[in-house]
Amino acid sequence: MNQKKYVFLAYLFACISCKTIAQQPAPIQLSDTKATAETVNLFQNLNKLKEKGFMFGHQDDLAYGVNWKYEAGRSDVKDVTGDYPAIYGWDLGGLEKNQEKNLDGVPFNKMKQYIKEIYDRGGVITISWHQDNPLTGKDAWDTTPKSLASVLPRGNKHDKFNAWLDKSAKFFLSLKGSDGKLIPILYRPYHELTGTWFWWCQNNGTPEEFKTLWKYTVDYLKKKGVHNLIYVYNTSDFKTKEDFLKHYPGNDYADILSFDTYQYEDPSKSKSFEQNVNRQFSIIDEVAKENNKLIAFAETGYEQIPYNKWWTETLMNAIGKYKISFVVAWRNHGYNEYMNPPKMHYYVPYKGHPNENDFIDFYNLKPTLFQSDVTKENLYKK
Ligand code: BMA
Repeated sequence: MNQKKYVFLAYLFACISCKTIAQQPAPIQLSDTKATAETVNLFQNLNKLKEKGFMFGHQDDLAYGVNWKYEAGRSDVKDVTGDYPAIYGWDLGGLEKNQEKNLDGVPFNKMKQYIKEIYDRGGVITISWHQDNPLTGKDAWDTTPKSLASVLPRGNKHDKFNAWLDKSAKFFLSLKGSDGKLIPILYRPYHELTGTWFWWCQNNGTPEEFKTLWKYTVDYLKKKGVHNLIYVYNTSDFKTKEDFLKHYPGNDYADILSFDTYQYEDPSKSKSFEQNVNRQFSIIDEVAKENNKLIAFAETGYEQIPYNKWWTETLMNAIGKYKISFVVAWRNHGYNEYMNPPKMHYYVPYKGHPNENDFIDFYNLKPTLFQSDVTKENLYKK
């Protein structure tokens, strides 16, 4: 081979290997070193999946929609697109009181059944917990001072709180697929912690107290033998990297970094949602890269979606170039008489909604992943 040819071939080889390396996601490791095989597989597969796109999710998707409740197999997302979401959100609020139904009326036995169905078909499950205020017995939105401190070791509600954690451990350990394996859950406790509206929020305790609460919870669940959780650290809107990390419990206690932001202004008049979300992604993406974590948009939506390009334009621009794992739109309650003032409360178009076509276009975009896409990925297998 003459020298010119050799140099050319060496160059070609370098280019190919560079490209291969560039396409390989950085290695990641779950914080729970004893996580079940399916949980580890899911996390590793999510790390690869983000190169293809992001999973679309919906809260309470299988339980009810705008005009229906508890109809087997039904989903507003499926009514409109023909496919289920890839990720499904559920909430444990009410479990602490041994309620049969959660705070939004979803019976826990049905929730378990849905979770099994989802796992069996290769979908992904995320869980939050709007748990009551343990100090006052009022709801999660009661921010009586010192509530957070009351549940920590030596706090006067510590024992009561441990009993609540026991209930969550029991719930997680009761989730099994048809294959008999424990179902991995993306668990998002103490969500929107940088807000001011829940008893665990930043205005109701010091960053150290919050970190203690988080670490205590994780260690406690592990002690109870719970190893099917991927921990999702979740803030509401935040300003800077320092703000985002102020309550961060550390790399050994979190796997996915996320925030919640909703659209309130008319997107035809203001781009502030897009810009704000994109700016926050730039920050958590940097933190995730530095710490080998994944990123996600854990809750969002534009109530009633009164804009015909919200999905394909506003949300897609908001996510921009960032390789996120998932986005979850909030629940489709329908008419909510308990809200003040009462109103239609839903975040995903239902069949016949004036802006359903934009959601179908969003479904058809390459990076948006729904159930049929993730089923093919076998996310729980190595
Ligand atoms: C809020 C509303 C409430 C609901 C709560 C917890 O955003 O949807 O109606 O009770 O979330 O799911």
